[in-house]
This record gives sequence, C-alpha cells and structure tokens, in this order.
Amino acid sequence: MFDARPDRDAEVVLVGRSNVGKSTLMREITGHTFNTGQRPGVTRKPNHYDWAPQDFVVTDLPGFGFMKGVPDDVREQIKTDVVRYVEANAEKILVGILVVDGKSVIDIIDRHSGPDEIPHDVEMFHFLREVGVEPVVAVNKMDKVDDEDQRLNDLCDRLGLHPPWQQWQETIAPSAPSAAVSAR
Ligand SMILES: Nc1nc2c(ncn2[C@@H]2O[C@H](COP(=O)(O)OP(=O)(O)OP(=O)(O)O)[C@@H](O)[C@H]2O)c(=O)[nH]1
Ligand SMILES: [Mg+2]
Repeated sequence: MFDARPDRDAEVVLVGRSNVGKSTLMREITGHTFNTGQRPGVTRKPNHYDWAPQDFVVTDLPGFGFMKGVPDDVREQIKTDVVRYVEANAEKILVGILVVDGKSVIDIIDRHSGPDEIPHDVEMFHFLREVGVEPVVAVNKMDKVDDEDQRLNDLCDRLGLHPPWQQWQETIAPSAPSAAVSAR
C-alpha cells in the first residue's frame, strides 16, 4: 500500500482524520487535482506530488478514524500504516501538517478523552513531535466557524499549548481552501 514513495530527500506530509480536507489542501498547495469527497475514506493510498527538480515531495496520506461502513480492523490498519510511514521517513519529513476540521475537532476530542483513551488528533500531534517531525496544525473548514478565536484557543488547550492561540502562529494555522469554499 505504501511502497510508491518517490525517493526524495525532503518531504511534507498531510495527516489527519478522514474527511477533514487533506486532499483539498493538497490541491491548493500543488495546484493539481486529487480526489476529494463528501464521504470519509476517499483517499486509501498516499497521493504523492513529486517535485523532482527540487528533490521534494508532498504526500497526502489516507485519513484515519471513523468512516461509515469501514470495519474497525481496516481503520486500525490504515492508522498503523500512516504511523509507520511517518516513522520510516521521519528524517526526511520537514513538516507534518496535521489537518483538523475546525467545526468539529473540539467536540470529537472531548468525546474521546478519558482515562484510557487518547483522541486521534491529540495522539498524532504528540507522535509527530516524538519522532522529530515539526507539526503544523491546519485548522480547516474555518469558513463554517463563527467563534474563531474561542475555537482556536480551545484547540490549543487540548493540545497542551497555552492559549491564546496567537502565541502559536507557527503551529496553529487556520485555513479554508478557496477551492473547497467556492465549490459549495
Ligand atoms: N466548507 C468547507 N469544506 C471543505 C473545506 N475543505 C474541504 N472541504 C470539503 O470536505 C470534504 C472532504 O474533503 P477531502 O479533501 O476529500 O478530505 P480528506 O481529509 O482528504 O478525506 P479522506 O481522503 O477520506 O481522508 C469535501 O467535500 C471538501 O469539499 C473547507 O475548508 N471548508
Ligand atoms: Mg483525501
């Protein structure tokens, strides 16, 4: 599944739950078309955008977490594959863009926080740091959010970054890809 990576020395990866808008952001970054969709689970294999002359690749990874109609073991396997991919290429990855849905991320994190449960987004944020990949959180779908500052402060709080979010502008990046917004 993950064997088609172009052999480049620098890489940026997009990771996150399914349906948050990773492939849409990939399209925005590269100017090329990648499949996006209304239902979770559109991207099942990495999309690589190979910038060969610059020895650089951008990779849009499959989304993990809840996907309607996809069995638990398949979802677990996708997440394991994503984690392995990042681990295997950590030395070459300059930045890990953790994409989240600004509209729903806080509710999802809070619903899955418990004594023996770490929410996917929080886990992934810390995982990137642990393997030495600088995380940038792209807080997507901000066009659907009214209380932007409150939302971003809450997100900082959940990730263990002291609010206000404006202190973390190198880490927290609100976005709403124009392609997605104008398609609505
Ligand atoms: N309103 C709004 N919709 C967005 C935004 N970004 C993406 N979308 C929509 O969200 C849906 C999912 O987008 P994708 O880019 O396919 O999401 P993904 O994270 O790649 O999903 P998987 O491949 O399943 O992991 C699509 O219908 C997009 O048009 C945004 O900033 N605002
Ligand atoms: Mg996708």
